[in-house]
Amino acid sequence: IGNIRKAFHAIIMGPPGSGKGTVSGRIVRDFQIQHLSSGDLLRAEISRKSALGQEGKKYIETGKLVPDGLVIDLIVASLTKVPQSSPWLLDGFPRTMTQAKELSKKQHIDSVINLDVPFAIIRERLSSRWTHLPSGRVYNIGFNPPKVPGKDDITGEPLLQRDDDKPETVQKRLETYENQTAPLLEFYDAQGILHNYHGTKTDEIWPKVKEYLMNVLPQQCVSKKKES
Ligand code: G5P
Ligand code: MG
Repeated sequence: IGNIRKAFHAIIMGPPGSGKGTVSGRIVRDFQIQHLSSGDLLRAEISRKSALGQEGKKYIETGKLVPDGLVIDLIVASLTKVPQSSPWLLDGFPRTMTQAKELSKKQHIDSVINLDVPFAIIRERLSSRWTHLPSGRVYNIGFNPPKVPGKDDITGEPLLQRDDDKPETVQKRLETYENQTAPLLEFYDAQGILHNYHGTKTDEIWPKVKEYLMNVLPQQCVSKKKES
């Protein structure tokens, strides 16, 4: 009691469309933790038309990974803006062994939350996803539709379909995941920090993730907001 603890550092992993963004949204609603999504950061660079955005766009549109150097710089720069005492949750990073090893050199990692959702379910979901690009908020016709069709619940701004949610690009992203990202699960399992959540519905996975975080996050990170 009273001594200084290292802030909790977590990673949320899973194939494209497994619900990383959706689960992260619920985590930040219920816990005080900084959420950093590499995909959201890259899409923000694209809409700003920065040099990094222009470069990254070519890879994202074809379902390939953006080169390690670019992504590592982007994430490292964003992490330095997070206060040292604040817990954080990385979403979509790391995605290659190079990224994972680079991250481990600079930061301690306490936990990896892996969303293990079958590919068939994912293909269906991504074709009906709508995104508010500036915030990264995601909707799905059927699962969590916006209150007003085509509009973001918070800002009322228009929702767009992501360029990389076309069926052929989704297939390519799943292959990229299998070849380059799935091997990271073994890397983290060997460190004893991997937590797997298997399921086909976020509403079934979420209560288990929440219960786990209630146990591991310091009490002061639990937001005293409404239940759900
Ligand atoms: P991203 O942005 O990291 P992905 O491909 O890893 O993209 P994505 O597509 O953002 O992951 P997600 O966050 O796992 O998926 O899933 P989500 O958005 O929450 O949910 C998907 C849809 O399903 C939504 O419509 C949601 O409402 C719905 N849904 C959720 N739960 C349920 C449910 O229970 N039922 C139903 N019916 N629907 C549900 O990366 C994009 C690109 O950026 C580059 C790469 O090119 C990548 O392809 N990139 C990197 N490149 C190199 N290194 C990195 N570290 C990179 N990070 C990003
Ligand atoms: Mg996402």
